[in-house]
Amino acid sequence: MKKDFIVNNKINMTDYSRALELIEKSRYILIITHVNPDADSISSALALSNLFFENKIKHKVFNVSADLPQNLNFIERFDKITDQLPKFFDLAISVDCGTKKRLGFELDKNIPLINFDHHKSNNDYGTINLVDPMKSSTAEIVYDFFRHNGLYITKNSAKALYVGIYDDSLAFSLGRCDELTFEKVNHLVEFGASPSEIANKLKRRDSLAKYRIIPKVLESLELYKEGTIATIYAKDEWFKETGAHNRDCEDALNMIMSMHIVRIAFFVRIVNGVSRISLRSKGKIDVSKVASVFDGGGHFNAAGCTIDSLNIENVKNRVLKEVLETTE
Ligand SMILES: [Mn+2]
Repeated sequence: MKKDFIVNNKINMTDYSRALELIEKSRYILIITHVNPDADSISSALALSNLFFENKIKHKVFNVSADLPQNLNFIERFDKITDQLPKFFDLAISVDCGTKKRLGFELDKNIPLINFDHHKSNNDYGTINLVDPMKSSTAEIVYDFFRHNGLYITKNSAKALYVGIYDDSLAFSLGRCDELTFEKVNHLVEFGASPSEIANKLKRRDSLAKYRIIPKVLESLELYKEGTIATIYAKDEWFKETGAHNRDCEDALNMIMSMHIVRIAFFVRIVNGVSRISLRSKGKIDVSKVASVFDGGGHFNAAGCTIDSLNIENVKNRVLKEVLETTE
């Protein structure tokens, strides 16, 4: 039986219109990307930024740090992202921030907030919450916002939204990609996004340092429980030795997860003076629960947290203990 086209099943349709009304009556908008931003957060922000720019709506895209993933520099208005908060703004829009803490600063409670997100850990902290954990990416929800309100998607916004969906779904390989995801992608290509250009820009501009550090990280691999649990780490000095950025070893975790026997894996690295832990799982293992033990969050199969310690061995053992309990 053919079913009707469903734009969304969790988000209330009127919330998309209410969000647009708020945007239209605001004088200055702050779009907030999350701490340690990824492609989904930056792309969702830039899709909105291009829409606002084309419609002469005053705004800024903010990230708490100036350290942005430079492989996204081909998206229009990437160079306009700032780490300086404007003196005045009367509306905030957060994109892909799974908890309010991910905004990276204390937002004035009197400022209305539109919360675009797809993290399981999101507790609807906004004034208007466009949150659906079943979506592959926040970019998909931003797409629905455009379409529901009949807003024209220009080539620049189409490119940005495609990048968000492509990257956050690990090139359409995650379970949350459904027929609606592909319908969106189809429209985005129609509106001018080029899949080959985007894949080339995202995937084929690696640094040499990346290929110097990844073998070291893979060398740290340890397996537990008949190889179903895998751990890796990156020592601080390896970054200095190779000149690699912490983002350069991100792929190591996906590589470990590609092993047939591995069901759950985590990666410990020192970033900005704390241990950052990235967790991944396959199937029915919920790693966001493990992350939440350490005040982190994320998705069912991909989550993260930080632990205030520089002792990698100790951090690894603390996380491993929780992982072993989850998989019992
Ligand atoms: Mn995301």
